[in-house]
Amino acid sequence: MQTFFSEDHRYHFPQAELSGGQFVTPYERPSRVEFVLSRLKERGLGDIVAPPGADLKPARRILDEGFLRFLETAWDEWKAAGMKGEVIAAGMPTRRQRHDRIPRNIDGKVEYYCHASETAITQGTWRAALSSLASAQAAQRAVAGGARAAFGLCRPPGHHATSDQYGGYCFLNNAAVAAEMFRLDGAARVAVLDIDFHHGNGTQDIFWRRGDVLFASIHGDPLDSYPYFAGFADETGEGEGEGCTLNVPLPPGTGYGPWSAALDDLIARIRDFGAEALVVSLGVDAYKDDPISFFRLDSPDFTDAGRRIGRMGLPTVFLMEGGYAIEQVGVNTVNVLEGFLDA
Ligand code: Q9C
Ligand code: ZN
Repeated sequence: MQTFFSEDHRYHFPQAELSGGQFVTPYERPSRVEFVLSRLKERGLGDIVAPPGADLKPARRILDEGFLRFLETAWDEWKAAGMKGEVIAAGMPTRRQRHDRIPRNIDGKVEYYCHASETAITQGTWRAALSSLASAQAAQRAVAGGARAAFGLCRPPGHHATSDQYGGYCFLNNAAVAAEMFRLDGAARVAVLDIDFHHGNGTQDIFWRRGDVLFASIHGDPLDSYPYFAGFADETGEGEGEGCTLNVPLPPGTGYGPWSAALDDLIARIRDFGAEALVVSLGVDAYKDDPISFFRLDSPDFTDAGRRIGRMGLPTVFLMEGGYAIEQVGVNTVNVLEGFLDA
């Protein structure tokens, strides 16, 4: 299986994440992917290829133009306004407030386009986010071109980013763009299977009213975990999309037994849906020692999960999302890919 990866991810490395009332070094840091790269090489999984530049044309079909322009210019505007630190939203539009007016002031624009203030924008964030999207797109093209599967080693991750808000370490929703590209390439129905510990609220939001893209996610119960305000089992989509969103929230301490039962259930639903292509939001933060999560998967469980996904027999794009027990991120991620290949 080929991996697509861009060194430009390094341009995104904020100094600060707001966590527990302190500014800490972000959990989502460049070294995460180093562990994945070295494990890929150690296991000889396949070529590691630098992608061509991102193509924003398919992205523009599902992402807001003003949001894209904001991400591109936020840092420069912030600096031009005399701000001294990294771009951090102090507030955001909330209940019974206006969402139909976009502030002129950069301080207000940041609040408008952000949904979680732990995530900072810095000088190279846009460039890195584009490179992450580029890896996802190259992986999608490889699979659309006939490869059984490909891996986009994306950083920063994407599944929390909506069409017009960033947060949860995510800026551009790579999985959503890849799914949309499969549609453009002629797949009648596409599924996104999100196994990151956190609910993929951004992906869900983007396809909420769509009957052609199934979104299926297993994640920490939002009553107990970020993103808190999405991911409940009764969220099933609306309009044409009714029944095309599937959420399985699970409680703190969940181990591989109930987790894999949920996976099997979602796999059966994806089959019933008639998906012709699959995008996997591959976070490995369901791992037992993840510092910000509460499931108890062990490393061999990831291999088994990959095998179950592989047995679906679908053309599959894996895209890196979360995973913060950094020294195990490589083993756990590659275990999924190896399990898949072994199926
Ligand atoms: N004190 C992904 O896994 N909350 N994003 C962090 C830490 C945000 C996770 C709380 C977690 C976002 C892609
Ligand atoms: Zn996550």
